[in-house]
Amino acid sequence: MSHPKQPLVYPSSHQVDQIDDYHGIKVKDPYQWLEDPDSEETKVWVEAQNQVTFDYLNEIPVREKILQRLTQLWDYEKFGIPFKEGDRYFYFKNDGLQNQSVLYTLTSLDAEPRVLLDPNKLSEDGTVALSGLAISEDGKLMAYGLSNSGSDWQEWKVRDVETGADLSDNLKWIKFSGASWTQDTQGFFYSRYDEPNETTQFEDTNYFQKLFYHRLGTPQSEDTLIYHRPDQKEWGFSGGVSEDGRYLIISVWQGSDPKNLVFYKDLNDPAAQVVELINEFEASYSFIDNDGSVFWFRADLDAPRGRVIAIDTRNPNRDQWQEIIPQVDETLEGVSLLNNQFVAEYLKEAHTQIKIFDLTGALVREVELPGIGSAGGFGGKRHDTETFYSFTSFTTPATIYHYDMVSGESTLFRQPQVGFNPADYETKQVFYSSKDGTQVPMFITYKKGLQLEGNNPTYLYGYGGFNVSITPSFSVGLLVWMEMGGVYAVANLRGGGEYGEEWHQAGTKLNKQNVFDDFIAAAEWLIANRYTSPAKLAIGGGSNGGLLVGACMTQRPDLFGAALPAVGVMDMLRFHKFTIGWAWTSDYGSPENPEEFKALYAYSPLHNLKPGTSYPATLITTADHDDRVVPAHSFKFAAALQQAHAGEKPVLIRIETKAGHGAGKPTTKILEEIADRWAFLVRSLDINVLIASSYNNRQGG
Ligand code: X98
Repeated sequence: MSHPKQPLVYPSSHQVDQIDDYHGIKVKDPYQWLEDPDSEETKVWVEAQNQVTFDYLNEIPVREKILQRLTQLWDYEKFGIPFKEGDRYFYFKNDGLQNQSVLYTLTSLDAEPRVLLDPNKLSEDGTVALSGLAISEDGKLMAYGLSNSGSDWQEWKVRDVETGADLSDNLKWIKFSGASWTQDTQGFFYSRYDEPNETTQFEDTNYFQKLFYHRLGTPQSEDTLIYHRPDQKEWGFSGGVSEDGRYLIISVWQGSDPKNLVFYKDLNDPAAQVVELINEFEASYSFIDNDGSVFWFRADLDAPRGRVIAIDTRNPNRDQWQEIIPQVDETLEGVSLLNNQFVAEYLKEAHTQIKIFDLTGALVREVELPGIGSAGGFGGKRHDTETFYSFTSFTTPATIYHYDMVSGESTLFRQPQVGFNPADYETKQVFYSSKDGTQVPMFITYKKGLQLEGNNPTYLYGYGGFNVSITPSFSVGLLVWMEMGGVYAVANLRGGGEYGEEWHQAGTKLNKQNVFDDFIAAAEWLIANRYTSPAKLAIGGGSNGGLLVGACMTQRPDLFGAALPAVGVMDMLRFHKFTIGWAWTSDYGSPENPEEFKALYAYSPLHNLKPGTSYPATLITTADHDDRVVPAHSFKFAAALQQAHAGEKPVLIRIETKAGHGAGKPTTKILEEIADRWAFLVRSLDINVLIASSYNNRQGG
């Protein structure tokens, strides 16, 4: 090894005698004091940990070179998918290194774009982000939500699209909500919580969401309460106005469970009550559109991979429902209605397939995509004949296409220019056997000419939960990893949505261990097939994926050289006590249920560290304003890991400031964080630093 070894001295984390009783089992929680982010002792601890971590990272010589190369490659124009309201187009664009993307508007596709909202002007350091947007149907007004320092809390305002001036409206304490305008542009529906305690707003639980209507020009205190359920603290409401303006469709959510209820209200009748169309949490129903009283849904009742059904609200009995597009082998992820046709987005072996059907469900055509990757977009109105979509893959930066619904022709609209040659890389998809024999797909991407001699630095990523599908996408960070000779592998673990609700369920509650088994089997496959070896293998994941990394490194410390758990759920006995954590019992089960407690306790990363074990080099990352997964999870895990760890490898925690779970993070912070991760891996996997130094001699790729 080329670097000098200095023994790391970790800050002390004192232990308290906290013992909790779960169904007769006594569980110690010696670092519970770290759950209070505002206490002086936590603040001192955070500062001391960051000191050790940044001292360590800043001394890695290649870190600066990695940051330079990342910055150089990141600096390209990034376009969002254009959309239309009234007779205007809107799109986001980032020049390259802007902290936040800028919203533009234009009157025709070849007209001069005008800046409508530049979030970079809202703060010096880019920590104010645009986190929600709803434009009125006439294209004249824009309701928009802002978030500070990465928090889920939003403040909504209204801007006049023509003049660019803000109106007087200002709405607070909004979370987990969009906005939906009434057709008269007089106001919009949105959901909010009661005003929280000022100091504990980033930790307190979020219950009793309420659905309101805000009328323009009036104070929030006068907003009309449309729906709430004082008897159902867990219910959340998402209100959307149908395209014909006639109905308010209310989706009722109970936590993160994909199952929902559907209520509606006739907006033409001021005296109309809310009607309960679907009143059992039995399946997932997403409203697509309606033809008068006939409502179309993407639903998974009796079809775990999804199908399209029609319900006539005049005759809503289940035996009268009609199947329009039946379930097939592929998973139906989403449906939109354009040109009077359904645009159906499917996942086939974790990559996108798009099919177009007429209103009777007859196939019109399949949209030919540029390759194996992820496509999304296809937004618009029922009678639009044009739309836009984006396509990305591991080697294709998000490219925007214009799509003609009549001719079926895709035309390139915006092609990003990134300083690398995609032909230098290749991706393959393999299927491997997990512990119980389940076949799990995995994408592997690397520089062509890779030698399979069992010693390539390899970064294995996974998520495995909440019905979330991990599909191919381009990332400059990963490109830099692969430029350094790294292999990038993504496993499509159970718990995700790749193969529909059954695949999701197979990785939840008492079956959650399947997810970890799938990830461990991915690592074993990469080793057995001579891509890498344990000493050269790093695992990473964020949020539920941070839990994945935490669980796998505690179960198989021998299998990995390094672990990067980001913003993870690490304490599976107390996750439900903070912010929206209770909502995840749909995937995790609850520690209050004896059987589920047993399963949780068996894998909870915080509770499965064994003193005297040599753990992989670990860089835990979190942020001070993460109110999705509170940083206490990472704090407690770091304290316990440093205590239990017997090896020489570093086990560090990096706590970002003025940042949250990830959404809206400014580019400068993203680049610094990736540079730290890769530098940490270069050092801990002992990657040949010369590879990274060769950037000096490159001309942009
Ligand atoms: C969430 O917790 C999603 C949070 N969330 C939302 C929105 N609505 C929600 C309703 C109920 C519960 C959670 C909700 O973001 C929402 C609605 C409209 C507009 C915008 C947002 N997720 C899980 C998560 O973050 C997994 C993916 C989404 N986790 C963190 C799970 C464990 C770790």
